[in-house]
Amino acid sequence: GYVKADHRNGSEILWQNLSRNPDKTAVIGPLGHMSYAELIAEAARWGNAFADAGLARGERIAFFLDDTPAFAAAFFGAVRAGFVPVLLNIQTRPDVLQYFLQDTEARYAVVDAELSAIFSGDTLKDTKLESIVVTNGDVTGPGRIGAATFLDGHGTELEAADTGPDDMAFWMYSSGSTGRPKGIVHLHHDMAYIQQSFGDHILKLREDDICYSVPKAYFAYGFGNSLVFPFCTGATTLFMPGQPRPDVVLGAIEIYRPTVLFGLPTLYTALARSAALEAHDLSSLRQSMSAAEILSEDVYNTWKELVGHGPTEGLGSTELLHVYLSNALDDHRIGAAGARVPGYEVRLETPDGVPAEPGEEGVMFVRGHSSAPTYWNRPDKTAETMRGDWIYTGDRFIERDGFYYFQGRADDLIKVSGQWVWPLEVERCLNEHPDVHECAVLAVQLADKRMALRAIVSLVAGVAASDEQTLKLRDYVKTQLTPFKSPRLFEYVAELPKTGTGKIDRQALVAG
Ligand code: 3SK
Repeated sequence: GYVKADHRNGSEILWQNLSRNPDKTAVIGPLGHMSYAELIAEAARWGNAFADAGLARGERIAFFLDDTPAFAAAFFGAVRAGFVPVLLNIQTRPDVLQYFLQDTEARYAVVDAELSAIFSGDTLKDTKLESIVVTNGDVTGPGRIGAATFLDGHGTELEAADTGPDDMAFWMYSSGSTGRPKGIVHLHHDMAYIQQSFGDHILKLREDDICYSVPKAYFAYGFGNSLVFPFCTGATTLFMPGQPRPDVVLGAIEIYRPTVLFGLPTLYTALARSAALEAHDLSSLRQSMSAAEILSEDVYNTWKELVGHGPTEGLGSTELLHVYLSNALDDHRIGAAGARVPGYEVRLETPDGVPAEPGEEGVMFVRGHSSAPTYWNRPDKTAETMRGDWIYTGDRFIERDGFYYFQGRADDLIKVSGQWVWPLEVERCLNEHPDVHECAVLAVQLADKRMALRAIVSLVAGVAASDEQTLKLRDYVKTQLTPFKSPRLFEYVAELPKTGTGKIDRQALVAG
């Protein structure tokens, strides 16, 4: 087996740089540059401030932050002091944020000024939230305290709390399907372990690397890319807050000259098609990573022509914290999620619960020492996914020559733009629109291999199909759910096909 990292406090991956290379630049970006010594001093102030505020060991702190140096400092300070940051998606809807605050029982939140309006009114009802520490901007509103005031007078040194490798260190939430999102609990040794596995064997960063993860650090993928691998290596990380539009990403590459780029297939597709592409210098890049979904051969080749290397594809999960299947820069199979990353064991099981034969499709189970032991307060969901020390991924694969080829989900969930969507949830949402008589929402694979949602809609009498109608329904899903859940394709039919029992005949829709 593989050896567990023995970090008794996860903040060691940052603090080790204090003796190793204090003057090296740790973070860069539009909000400023910091050396390792500066970042560690700032992190210590955050840890001391939380401790002096009277938080108890293991208490959760809600993080609602874009990618900025404050994210890194507050995160590692809290972890070092024995508190538990909960990294929340900053696109969360108010009702879901309320649920997160209730589930975590957080009394403190750290929030970017620009994102802080949502922390008010009904969202805070029936939660334990007492203080909102506002970073990166001005403080307005009740219950808020500016980060400068919160940190004022707190020391720039901090001994690690007496935590152990198996103690809870931080959480993230699953993007969820129909049910409530699940709090995924990670431990103090997990960060060092993803370095020992994916970091050391696939990514192989160098000290002079500058990492740019377009996926944000509140996603597990971005978290590893921006906070774990660079700090474990003593490299530099670029924090770019704001919407990662293609022109912004291309501009950032030209200005900050990252050497390693991390994205999803949607990013590489958008960059490859961007009109701004020609005008930008991408020559700093020596490696590009892609994860979460399969990249089309076209985009792989276009990127390779542009920068001299194709994106290295991998696949991971928030439960495992990072990538457990990956191609490598010098060993890549187009269309494969990758081979097993050293440090993880994988196995495929048929629906009968027996090991898949070579070449036979099966659902993947993974194990390795970065896996979350539990979902917070969800014994039912924990039992479904955490099977002993194996994680049930729900992804179906076929293995050829040690490489795994994705065949779809064991259940209905599909991944759109790197995030999970349950088509039935979208279907239910559309069905609530007054113009919709009935509908079905299905997953489709686009020509470039990405997955998307296709809605087949029958409208109520008197409402005509039109482009305006499509826009209206698309906007409705965006506001009721979240933008990435809005179907890309709409088709209108007079009536949906039915099975003998009167159910919508999905097989017929898929076939037709
Ligand atoms: O492949 C993914 O979706 C993923 C999820 C979490 C962490 C890392 C990755 C690549």
